[in-house]
Amino acid sequence: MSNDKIILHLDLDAFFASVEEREHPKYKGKPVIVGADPKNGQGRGVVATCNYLAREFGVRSAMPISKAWKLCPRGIYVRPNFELYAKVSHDIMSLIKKYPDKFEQVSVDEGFLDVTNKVKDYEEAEKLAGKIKKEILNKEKVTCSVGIGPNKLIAKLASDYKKPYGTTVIKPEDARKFISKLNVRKLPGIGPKTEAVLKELKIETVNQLAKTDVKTLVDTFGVFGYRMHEMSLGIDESEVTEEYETKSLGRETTFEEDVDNPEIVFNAIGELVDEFHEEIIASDIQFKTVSIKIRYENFETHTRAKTFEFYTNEKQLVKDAANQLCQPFLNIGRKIRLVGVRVSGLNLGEKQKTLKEV
Ligand code: TTP
Ligand code: MG
Repeated sequence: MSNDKIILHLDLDAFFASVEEREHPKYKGKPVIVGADPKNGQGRGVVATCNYLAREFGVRSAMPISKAWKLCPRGIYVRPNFELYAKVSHDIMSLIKKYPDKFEQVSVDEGFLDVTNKVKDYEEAEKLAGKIKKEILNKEKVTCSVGIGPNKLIAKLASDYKKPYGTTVIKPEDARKFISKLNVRKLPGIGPKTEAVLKELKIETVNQLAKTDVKTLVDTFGVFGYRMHEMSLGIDESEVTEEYETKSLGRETTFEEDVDNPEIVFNAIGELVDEFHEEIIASDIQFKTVSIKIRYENFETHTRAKTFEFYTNEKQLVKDAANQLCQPFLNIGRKIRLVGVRVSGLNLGEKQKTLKEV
């Protein structure tokens, strides 16, 4: 691979649950599940995350909380404290930023560090990773895992390889072998739907994907077929970009009972926006896109988005856009289980940017 970058990807372990354990030492050694109220098994929301002990019981992110309760009735169930996680995330990201030439935060608990000019070789990169991991643990009392590789794709897959508190180093000459053993589902952009289509083509491993004719992939998936094939060979030319620290910010809620009254949906949207808007202002974030998510009682889920031609941080604009996007899903005789609102296309720290300038 003609690539001499050295990229680190860092991802906090069981992030929300780790923060809860840190705040409540009595949770140590117990399965901790952060998410909706389980209500003795009758709860209707989902699991945000859980610690590694709870994972031994089969509990996972996004699983219905009622299922988690069945799998792990003796776990400690905690409601999320988003403000606290946002603060811990911000503190950790600020701490990491000083190490690389370029730093890109990609979600609340992960980021890429381009350390090409900071270290001599992969051995030094591994030492640096160890130093950063220890510093985060000492100062913030949470652990993370790090992947090191010649590009962002390999680094990200590597950080996920050994968790928790793992470090995985993939040198350029080993990248192809490393990636070819993985399941296609591990590749960014390949979700359950794409996975199912690939399975019909008898493609389950990255190695099988790499051996597939590009034309077949493009005929099936359009331009993403090319990208899939590139990824299967471990190729990723994308740069670590400092432009966006957070890709999106949002909230969703599951109703106590399925609803068909539009007023209840609009009120819920208003409350969700009020909640995360505080975080938007506190973090000095502006955005361009508002999206909504609607899940019907049979779990059929739809998303819709609207992109403005300007950056904004106006609360009312989000509410109006979200209400408008929801309209087609309301008053059609179907009951709604969940509603979510999200903003993306974020632009940070540019409070002065106004409608006219963009
Ligand atoms: P992840 O990094 O995907 O998960 P994690 O940090 O809990 O566990 P690990 O990385 O060790 O596998 O997500 C970071 C946080 O984002 C997570 O702590 C909670 C939140 N989250 C949700 O709220 N819902 C979800 O479905 C997922 C995947 C994450
Ligand atoms: Mg994580």
